[in-house]
Amino acid sequence: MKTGIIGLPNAGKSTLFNALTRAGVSAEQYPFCTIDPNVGVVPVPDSRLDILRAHVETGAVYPAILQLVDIAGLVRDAHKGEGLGNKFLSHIREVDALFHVVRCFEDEQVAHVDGSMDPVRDIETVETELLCADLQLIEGALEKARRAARLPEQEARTRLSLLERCHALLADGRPARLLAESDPEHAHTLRHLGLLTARRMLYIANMDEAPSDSARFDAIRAFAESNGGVALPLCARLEAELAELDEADRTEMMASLDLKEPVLDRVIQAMFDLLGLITFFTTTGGKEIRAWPMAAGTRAPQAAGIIHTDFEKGFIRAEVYPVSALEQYGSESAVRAAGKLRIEGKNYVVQDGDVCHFLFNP
Ligand SMILES: Nc1nc2c(ncn2[C@@H]2O[C@H](COP(=O)(O)OP(=O)(O)OP(=O)(O)O)[C@@H](O)[C@H]2O)c(=O)[nH]1
Ligand SMILES: [Mg+2]
Repeated sequence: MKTGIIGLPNAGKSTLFNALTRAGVSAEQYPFCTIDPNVGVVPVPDSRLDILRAHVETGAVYPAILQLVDIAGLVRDAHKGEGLGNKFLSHIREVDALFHVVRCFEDEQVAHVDGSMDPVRDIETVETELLCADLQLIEGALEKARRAARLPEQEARTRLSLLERCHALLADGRPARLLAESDPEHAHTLRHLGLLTARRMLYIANMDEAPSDSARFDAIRAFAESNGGVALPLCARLEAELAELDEADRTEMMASLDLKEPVLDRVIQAMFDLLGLITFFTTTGGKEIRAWPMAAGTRAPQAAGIIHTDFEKGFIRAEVYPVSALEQYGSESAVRAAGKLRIEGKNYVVQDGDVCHFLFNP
C-alpha cells in the first residue's frame, strides 16, 4: 500500500510524516527505515498479530506495510510547472490514496501562503491543481480514444464514452473519484490513466493542540463528505513530539492529553475505512505469520492470488478459522481438533480476521 501526503506549504506534511514514520521505528522486530528523506515505510499496527504470535509457533511476523511519500508543498499553478510542478504531480500518480493535510492551527511563527487561515479555500487551491493536471491528462487520452473509436471495436467506444464523461466531470470542478466510485471497472481504467483526483482522499485537519472549537474541522468534514472523502482531526506537532518519547513517557503523556490511540493507528484505521480494506492472515509451518490487507468482498481464489498468482490459478480450497478461535482454543491444532477449521471453496468471501491456508495445484 502506498500513499502520498499532499497539501499547501507549511500545512504540516513533513511533521505528520515524521510522526507516522518514527512511530513505526519503535516496533523493534521490524526492519523499518526511511528509504529516502521523503519516502518512509511503516508497519500497519494490528493487535491480532500479537494474538497469532502468542499462539502459533513462528520464526518471524510480517505486518502489512504502508509506504508514505512526503511531497513538497503544492503551490498555485503547479500544473503549469510552478514550484516543483509536474515533478510533484508525477510523484503521486502511483499511490493508492492521498492524505491531504489541511492547516487548521494558529501560529504566527509559521507563515501561510495566502496570509490567512481558511481550510476550505486551502483545500480548493490544492484540488484545483489536481483537477487541472487531470484535465491535461484526460485531454491527451481523449484524443487517442477518439482515434481508436473509429475502429469497429465496442471496447474502444466504451472507453471513449467513459473518458468523455470524466472530462465533463473534471471540467465542472468535480473529482474523477465520483465516477470511479460508481463502477469498479471505471475505477480501474481511471486509476490506470494516473488521474490524481481518482484517488481516495483522506483529509487530515492539522489542529491546534487544544482547539477552541470544531468549526474548522466541521467545514473540512462537510467538504470531504460531499467529495467522496473522509476527514480526520489530529495535531501533527504534538504527535511528532510524542513519537520522540520513550514508551513509558508517551503512555503517560497520551493519558494526560486524553489521547486513546496512537496517531498511526488512527490514520491507518481511517485509511482502511476509506479504501474498504480488511486483513486476512497466513501462518506457514513454524516459519512466518503474515498480514495481508485487501479489498473487502474478495473471494478466496483472488485472496490467494494476492500471495502468489499460482495460488489463484491452481486454487482448490481454503482452510479457514478466525483469529478469535486461537484465543478460545489455544493453538491451531486445538482449533482443528475442535472442528473449528472450516473448508471453504472458490465462492467463499474472505472475512476480516480470517486465518487462511490455501490448497492449490502447483
Ligand atoms: N503550532 C503548530 N505548528 C505546526 C504544526 N504542525 C506543523 N507545524 C509547524 O509548521 C511548520 C511547517 O511544518 P512542516 O511539517 O515542515 O510543513 P510542510 O507541510 O511539510 O511544508 P512544506 O514541505 O514546505 O510544504 C513547522 O515549523 C512546524 O513545526 C501544528 O500542529 N501546530
Ligand atoms: Mg515538507
